Amino acid sequence: MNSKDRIGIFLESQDWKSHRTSFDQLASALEGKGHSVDTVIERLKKLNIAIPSWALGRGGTRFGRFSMGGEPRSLTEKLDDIGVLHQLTGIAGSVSLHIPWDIPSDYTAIAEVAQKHHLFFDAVNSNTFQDQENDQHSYLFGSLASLGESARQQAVAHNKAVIEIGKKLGSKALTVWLADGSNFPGQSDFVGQFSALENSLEDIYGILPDDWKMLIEYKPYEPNFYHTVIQDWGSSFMLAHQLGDKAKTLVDLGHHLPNSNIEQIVAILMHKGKLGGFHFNDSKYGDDDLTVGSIKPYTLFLIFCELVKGETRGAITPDYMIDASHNVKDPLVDLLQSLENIVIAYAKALLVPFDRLFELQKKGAVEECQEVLQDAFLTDVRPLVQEARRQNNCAHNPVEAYRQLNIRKHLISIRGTKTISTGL
Ligand code: PSV
Ligand code: MN
Repeated sequence: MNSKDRIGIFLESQDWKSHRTSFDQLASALEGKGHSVDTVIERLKKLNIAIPSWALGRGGTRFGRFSMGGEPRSLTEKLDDIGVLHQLTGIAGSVSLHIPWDIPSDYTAIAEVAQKHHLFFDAVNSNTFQDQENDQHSYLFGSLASLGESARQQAVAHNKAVIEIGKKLGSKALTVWLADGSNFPGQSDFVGQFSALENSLEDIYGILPDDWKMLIEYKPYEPNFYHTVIQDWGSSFMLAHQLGDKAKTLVDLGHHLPNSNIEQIVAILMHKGKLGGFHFNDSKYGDDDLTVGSIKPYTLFLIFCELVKGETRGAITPDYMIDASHNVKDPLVDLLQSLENIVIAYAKALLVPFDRLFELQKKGAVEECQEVLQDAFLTDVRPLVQEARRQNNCAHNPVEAYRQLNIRKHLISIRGTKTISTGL
């Protein structure tokens, strides 16, 4: 029997009795405070977080990679793994392909696999941060922002090819993340590289379909340590603003210098209609790519407060993706934990009475303002999240279900312990 059917039988046999009791208790307390529990649950049911195609295996650092048995050996198997996550949680309904790592060899077959798992193809990512086997020109000194015209043209052509691949799969966004920059003062020219990038993006934007978005990701450092061409949200916003409506900024939680006020960045970008994408992870020091919500859950909650407020004010919802690496954990468990922390932060943000908060802000009631936020943050929302999963025919507790079903053992039995490199 395949994993999908095994999981299906398990899900149908779940006993939701004890859940009912805790859900009813929480629901009546929340209704008493004026919340519409049904509305909250409907919004939780609709949440969608893309999974990047490289995230199903163990990542690694420059010091090494420790692979894990049962890792996917092909794009089909990667989709199968995302299918497991989606079947258990109901909120991992899409895949974000990184190209050229994951180019489908047979588009019809891959579309069928995606359909079987109820997955769609999210933003396609154009990787130009490393040289590719058949490339003529090196990206050693940059790609879309290279001062070398031939490398720059090659990167432009690659991005256009990525759009064509995405079109065949039904994707609606191109994510551009650039490693371009320099390692030493004097190595390159800030303006020269930025202008080269402007030309490249204009060229690519020119062929972007009308119903697509171009998501421009920023990062202050790494792999370059002196300067990065798109270093911050301001640079990204400038580029997106110049290009036009289809171009938006992508915020990655790990791409900020310590203590940056990310929730403020989110709020202002949404206000300006320019927040197009969001990459979730967590960090202690830099771009650590740790499990979402494992270090700074309050920040995650505050970010969701701005996302919820932005949505209420009519801003478009950004495309969400998990961008975390799993160096020592079972990648599927790590992703389930990230998904859980995301949906919990979202549920808490949905419980903030923003109208009341605005009234208190206008009165200068500082203490109460903080209490309103903390009251929502301290609410144990797990019964709400579980109720959303019950209504979506998913798992009461996805991590527990994964363990009870022995999914890793099953994957090892069919795929073996030999793994392929994820390219990270
Ligand atoms: C770069 O650090 C990044 O955040 C980009 O989104 C890449 O696509 C991803 O991580 C994987 O390298
Ligand atoms: Mn990212």
